[in-house]
Amino acid sequence: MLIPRWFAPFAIALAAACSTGSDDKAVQPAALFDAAAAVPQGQPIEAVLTDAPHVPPPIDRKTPAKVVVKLEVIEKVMEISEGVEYTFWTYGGGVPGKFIRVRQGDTVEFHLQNRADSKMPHNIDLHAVTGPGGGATSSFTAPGHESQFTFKALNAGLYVYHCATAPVGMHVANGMYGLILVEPPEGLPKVDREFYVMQGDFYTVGKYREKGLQPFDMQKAIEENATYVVFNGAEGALVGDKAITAKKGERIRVYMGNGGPNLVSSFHVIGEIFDRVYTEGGTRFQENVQTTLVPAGGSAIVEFVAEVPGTMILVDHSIFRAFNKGALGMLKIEGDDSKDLYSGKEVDSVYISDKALSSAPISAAAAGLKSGKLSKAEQVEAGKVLYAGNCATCHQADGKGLPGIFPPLAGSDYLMADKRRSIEIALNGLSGKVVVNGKDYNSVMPPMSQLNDDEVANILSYVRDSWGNRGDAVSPAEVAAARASTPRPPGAAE
Ligand code: HEC
Ligand SMILES: [Cu+2]
Repeated sequence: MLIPRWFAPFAIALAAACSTGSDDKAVQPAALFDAAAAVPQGQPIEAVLTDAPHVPPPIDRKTPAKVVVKLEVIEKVMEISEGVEYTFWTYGGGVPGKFIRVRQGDTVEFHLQNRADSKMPHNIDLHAVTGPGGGATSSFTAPGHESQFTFKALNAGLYVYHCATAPVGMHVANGMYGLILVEPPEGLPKVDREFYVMQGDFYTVGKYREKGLQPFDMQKAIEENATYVVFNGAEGALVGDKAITAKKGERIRVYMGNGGPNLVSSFHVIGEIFDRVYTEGGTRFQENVQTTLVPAGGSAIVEFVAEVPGTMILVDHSIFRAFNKGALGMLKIEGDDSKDLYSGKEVDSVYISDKALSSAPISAAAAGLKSGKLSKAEQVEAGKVLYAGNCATCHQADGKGLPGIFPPLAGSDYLMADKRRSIEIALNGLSGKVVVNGKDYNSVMPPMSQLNDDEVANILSYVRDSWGNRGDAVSPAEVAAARASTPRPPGAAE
């Protein structure tokens, strides 16, 4: 066949479209479908709504329908981190809000309920709505009331919804956002697993991991100085037992949203490459992407195949957020080794340190602290987990250090000689010559003052009770006293 030179790219594109079949439908222009003219067929359908990380089943309807969505606003206290509580304002009882899934051309009858025990009025702005305020102008709902409006889903895509009641920033900062997927008429390509992940930034009066019920901090929010940046409403929401899971060989799709209110996400999965990213939740996909930007009030759909088993780590690659503000989740892929693809062993602790271990002891110690009955045993157990995450890279898991480089804590005469000094070392670091068990060290330990008083107390209680050391517990009050009476070195966390 003779093909004119100018026609060649089109011929290739056509051939590709034919050979890959239905899998590539989503790249075809949806322009031929007139969503505005779509007329609902059959009886109204009540939408299936799901909590993250679950996604409602794909829509297999071939015709437009009237879809009824009932969403209830619930204000409730939940944990944002181990032992840290926060009053969230939610769409449906969780953060992010319920996942809504409709088909392009559907007529959506939206009911917003606000529970009678709510303290605030709320509304909803769905970015999937074409119309003033995205629904916000029609959905102002006082506590104990319900409002209703109807819209037609004109554009396919993955859209954020959020509260738009003044002060808007505060409502969003308290967790009032979620995702609505408008599927193209032909649906999205089939995959084996779909997940719902949404990032958000939170602002509390207490610092990161400071225990107890933490109020919202308006000033920090205005300054965009987030205390927490998390996936699915809490640090650890996708960690350990709560990790999302898949089997080797499966194709995975993540509907990734960012509620903000302030921060843009650099979404990345450590150990995976996104085969496809529908950037900004739109119709077209980019291929072979390492990290994708998800704007505040925006989304992305990422797809990849789980070729190699192990734990893949979801992060915001603005990396302090992952390790010091909570933006870290896990995808556990089960299956036989794929030595031809990756020879290495899995060492969880390299990236996820204390998060590789169960956080139950930290919860137990937090509960003990709250009730005023914190026991030494609870402190030691929690300290063990925290030690693994904060001290073990240098002093080693067995506390023996590394000869000539990191002094031992196991059987350390220097450590055990002076309790107060050991607290100050943990907070403020140490440099210059020290002699530990008769051996000289002359190096630098960085200050660890980013840890809270109770964390330092738990770590030192563990260290002073392990590997042959015998000492009493260190209380959070003792750490607080040391913190108050010593200056932080330049550059140390407050
Ligand atoms: C980045 C590596 C590093 C980390 C992390 C680290 N240390 Fe150290 N630590 C050192 C070094 C190096 C020294 C010796 C400093 C010197 O030579 O002046 C030291 C000294 C010490 C000492 C006094 C010497 C001894 O062996 O008794 C104590 C106590 C101590 N560290 C406790 C901790 C605790 C508790 C943590 C975790 C909260 C921790 N360190 C985290 C590197 C580290
Ligand atoms: Cu609200």
